[in-house]
Amino acid sequence: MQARQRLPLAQHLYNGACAAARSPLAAAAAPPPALPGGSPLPRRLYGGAAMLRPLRRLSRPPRRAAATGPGRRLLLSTPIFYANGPPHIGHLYSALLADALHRHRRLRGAGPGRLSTGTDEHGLKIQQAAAAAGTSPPELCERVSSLFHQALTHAAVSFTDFTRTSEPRHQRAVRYFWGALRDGGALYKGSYEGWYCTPEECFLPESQLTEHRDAQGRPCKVSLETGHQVHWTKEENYMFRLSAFQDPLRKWLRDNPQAISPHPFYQRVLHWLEEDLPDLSVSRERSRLQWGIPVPSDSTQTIYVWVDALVNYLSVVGYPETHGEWWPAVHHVVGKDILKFHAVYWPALLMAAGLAPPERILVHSHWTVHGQKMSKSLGNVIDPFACIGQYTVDGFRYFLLRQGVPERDCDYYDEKVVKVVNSELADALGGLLNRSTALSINPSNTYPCFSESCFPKVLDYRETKGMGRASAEDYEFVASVASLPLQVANYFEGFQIYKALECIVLCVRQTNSFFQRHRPWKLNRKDPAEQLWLDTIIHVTLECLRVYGTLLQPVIPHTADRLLSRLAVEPEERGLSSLTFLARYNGKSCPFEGRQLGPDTGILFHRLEKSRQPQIETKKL
Ligand code: ME8
Repeated sequence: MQARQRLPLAQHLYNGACAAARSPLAAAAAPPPALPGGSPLPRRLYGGAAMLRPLRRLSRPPRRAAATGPGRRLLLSTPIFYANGPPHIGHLYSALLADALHRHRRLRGAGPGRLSTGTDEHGLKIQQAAAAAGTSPPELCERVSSLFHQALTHAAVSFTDFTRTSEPRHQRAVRYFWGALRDGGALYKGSYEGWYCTPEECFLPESQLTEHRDAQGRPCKVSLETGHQVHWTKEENYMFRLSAFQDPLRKWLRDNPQAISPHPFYQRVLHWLEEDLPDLSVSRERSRLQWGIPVPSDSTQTIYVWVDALVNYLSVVGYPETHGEWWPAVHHVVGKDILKFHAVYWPALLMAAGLAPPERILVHSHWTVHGQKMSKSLGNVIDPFACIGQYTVDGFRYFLLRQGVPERDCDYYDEKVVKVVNSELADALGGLLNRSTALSINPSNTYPCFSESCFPKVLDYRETKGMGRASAEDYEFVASVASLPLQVANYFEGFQIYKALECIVLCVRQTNSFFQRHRPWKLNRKDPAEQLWLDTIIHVTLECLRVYGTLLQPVIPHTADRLLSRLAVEPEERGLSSLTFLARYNGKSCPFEGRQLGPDTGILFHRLEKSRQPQIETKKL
């Protein structure tokens, strides 16, 4: 009865896509139907609306809608990483994508933002890893969590929050969330059996398994996707009525085509939602899993590690008290391996707890090594500390963000890092700064003046003959730089940071061609006409460099800072909303004209050398 009385509240609180849909839990409140016997899917053998006594509620403040408009808040998140082994470059890639988006947003002067990350510390996987390492779970988590903290800090990931699921504030939020699920009628107790995959911390249906042999040559079953062994598990669990959310989830996605990007992943989720969506086991027997949060009012059960972990996105914004200031203005950056947890289970859990699904889920593919996904068991894990040591923070950040394509897997090898970074950062960008600021060419070390007579404003750049000294090609090139900031902003918005970088590099190369084409070193300073043209060439080049430096800040913050400092661009002049380009060409004044350049601090980016050692993981736990 209690569940039914609370249904309207649960539905009312979910203020989004499913508001008009039939109440998912009303339909589900009856005992769930048994699946056909012999079904290869994990089965519920019996079930019932065995609701528990309600938790004593913490006082719930009125929900506040997240702000909208230009000053709106946004929480960006990375997954919280398992504390069973040291970080690798796949983890770093997720964090860098989120960091670049966070930094880009800050530079745009968007409203308050947070970037959350952290470590996922409970579950069988951690319990077993600690036993294997001859230590206790808390000790292992302490060590591994601090490695993740260090790696992200070292890579200049500007996170504002680092959540550890072992923290009391998080555990309290999880208990409260559990209470909301239970009170909303979303849980029942049932006997459950199926193939459990500990490394993935989930049950897998028969269709996702294949036959294999274990280390002793005995036949066993493994996950088709990851190759990890699964074990038959049968126990009494709490079940979440996921099946009741199939229609609300479909509606949410149909109404929000931007909710999951890139689009192929959106389609993948829609496809999953066409298939059977069985209820989800959301607890484990405590006798098997001690390392986790006990189910409130039932100390024989431990809350499923994925429910525990997903709630980190709420606990970080102060659930259950202050989350309304942020929720649901949340963008989750996740790898494709955990898409189902974020795009199916999480929104359904949120709806069941009376909350809206996250605004966006930004999904990326995997880094592979020789075509195989990095994994500790394969011993092909690439160490971020070693990579940063070898290629520098900015060099490695640039490489991962430039070469990583969210839509498809990308193979890592050291030669590629050296090639990309040397050609694009050291040679193209660094070379351009070096050439255009060399004392031989710019002896006054100033941001020189632009001459309208040399580069007059034209309506059609194909008709420039006899007008000034700039060619049609020059007009075309400055037009592409002028459109770059908007292009870059659109690519960031579309979660295609690699494309933003591709466009920037293209413009850098065009600028080098512009410089080369006009051979400024051949111009005679003593001739006033030549001097005007020389200054204009340098002015245009420095304007381009200023735009590139500004746009590159979210990706290579240290190098961009050096570049902008060399061009004497003040900190308050580095924002994206006020970014101008070639104001003088448009008849406006340019605040940089005539300004003394900043000190020359040497080569902008030193060429990298190929490492003698591959950057395979060396950190020992
Ligand atoms: O799944 N390439 O943690 P996890 C790119 N604790 N990214 C990769 C990658 C690769 N080869 N390998 C891992 C968990 N990642 C859960 C998450 S969130 C509530 C709980 C990145 O340590 C990618 O983001 O296995 C992937 O989704 C995540 O690390 C998995 O990290």
